[in-house]
Amino acid sequence: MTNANDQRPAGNRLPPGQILTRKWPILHYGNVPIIDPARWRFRVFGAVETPFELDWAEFGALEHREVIADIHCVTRWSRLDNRFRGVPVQSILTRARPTRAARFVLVHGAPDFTTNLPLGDLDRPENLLATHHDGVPLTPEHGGPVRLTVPHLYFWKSAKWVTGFEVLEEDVPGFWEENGYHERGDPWAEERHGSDDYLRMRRGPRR
Ligand SMILES: Nc1nc2c(c(=O)[nH]1)N[C@H]1C(S)=C(S)[C@@H](COP(=O)(O)O)O[C@H]1N2
Ligand SMILES: [Mo]
Repeated sequence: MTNANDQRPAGNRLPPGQILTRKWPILHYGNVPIIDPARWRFRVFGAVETPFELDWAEFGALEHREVIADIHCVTRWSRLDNRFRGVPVQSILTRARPTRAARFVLVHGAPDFTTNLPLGDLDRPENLLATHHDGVPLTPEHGGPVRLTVPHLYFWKSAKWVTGFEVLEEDVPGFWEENGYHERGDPWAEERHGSDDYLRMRRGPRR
């Protein structure tokens, strides 16, 4: 089991401007999709040497791991010591083999969600395609059957009902990023809102 908190500055687990909560709030845009595992697919495509798609049985057969991590939401709540279980993102990326020009990833989630992040922020050992939280399967409200967890960034990057990674050479803003959130979202640097350059990019052509 990996404890992602080992890398934290000693004695301070709470990023600036955050408040601790023991409950786990539910936050997303739109309705909760109910996903039938028989129809569930996860797709890796774009700037990769080996694009592929997994169905539920193939995903379940991959090695799963547990990671203890803190959650920091941009709406200012933090929840410490969450025990997530799932498939390490790195095993997915290793199989897909991003091209040498690959630098960003647009993460896709149901029903119509996207979030962008640098490839280096996705390609970290503590990131999971998570199926369980504190020993219990993720509820639909929290993104079940499978959500992304990227605990070192604000939690809007952790797409619920995740359906795929689109690996990219150029950055493309996702849903919340289009709506004013930061392109990276480091809670320790309070990267809540997009920079001016990023605001300009968001106004550029959409895809
Ligand atoms: N598919 C999808 N994933 C999403 C969102 C969303 O609107 N749709 N919202 C994000 C936001 S803003 C947050 S804070 C977290 C909240 O996760 P939780 O409800 O499990 O706490 O999910 C993220 N993942
Ligand atoms: Mo959020």
